[in-house]
Amino acid sequence: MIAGAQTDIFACGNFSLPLHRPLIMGVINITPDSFSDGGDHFDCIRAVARAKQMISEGADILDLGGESSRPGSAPVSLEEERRRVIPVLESIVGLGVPVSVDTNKPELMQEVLGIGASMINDISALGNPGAAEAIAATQAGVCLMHMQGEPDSMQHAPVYSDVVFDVSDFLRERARRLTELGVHSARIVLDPGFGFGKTHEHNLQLLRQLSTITALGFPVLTGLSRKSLLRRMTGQADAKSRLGSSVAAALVAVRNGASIVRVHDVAETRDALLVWQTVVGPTVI
Ligand code: HH2
Repeated sequence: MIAGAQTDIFACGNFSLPLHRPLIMGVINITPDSFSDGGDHFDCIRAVARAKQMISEGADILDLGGESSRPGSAPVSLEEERRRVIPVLESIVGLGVPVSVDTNKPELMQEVLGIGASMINDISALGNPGAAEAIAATQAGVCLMHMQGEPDSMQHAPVYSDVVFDVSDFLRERARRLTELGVHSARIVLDPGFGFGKTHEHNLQLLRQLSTITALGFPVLTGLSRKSLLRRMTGQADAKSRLGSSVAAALVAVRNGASIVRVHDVAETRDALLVWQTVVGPTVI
């Protein structure tokens, strides 16, 4: 079991994923405008092919997104998000790997869970009316992520009194609300939301002090892959040139207690984690 998480499995839908090693969540954005893979998998055939490739590379969970949440992005309508996500979901839901849908729309949550999605990944931590109830009515897993503000303006001037305390307080409260609705704690993962209403210094503080989030007793998911905080550290302006730094960031996150890493590059992350586990072991000391 990863240190911090007080559960040794992550339960999502019909799946029960052991947490004795870090899990890899492969990201597939079915969007024209995502910050690092926008347009790469915008048609269903390419998205499905990418999903199959990620499974063969060792993805433990697939995360389908139909709306970019990069800084400055504009919201997408429910109809458009459905049109993007559902055909891909229907094609991959039987492939033996849990499928997560990255959405904050309760109507879409209900629909995808009915089709067989195993997990909802919500960057607004089930903040929209009806979202928490949509999860509670199922056996789905859920990722509650912290975000300050909204994607169109969140990076303008984020302010915290103490970013680590504020984020962990928020996540604790959202998780408490969900467990009060009857959702078992083994179905909940928490995510500090790197890059979502955070300065570079805020991101660094959260990564360095991830143990404060893991201490809440839920598995922690981190999404650092290809993000612009890596540009700040390496100077790599092109998001797809951030492979090395993304893999390094995933290792740092795991070292600091992350149970699930959300990544665009599954094969490389898997190899790095295997080396890590072979030499260092699966748990964080
Ligand atoms: N980051 C993004 C989207 N969803 N979900 C969680 N739980 N954590 C994250 O860090 C996270 C997320 C942004 O990355 P990406 O999906 O690649 O880009 P875009 O939002 O532009 O589609």
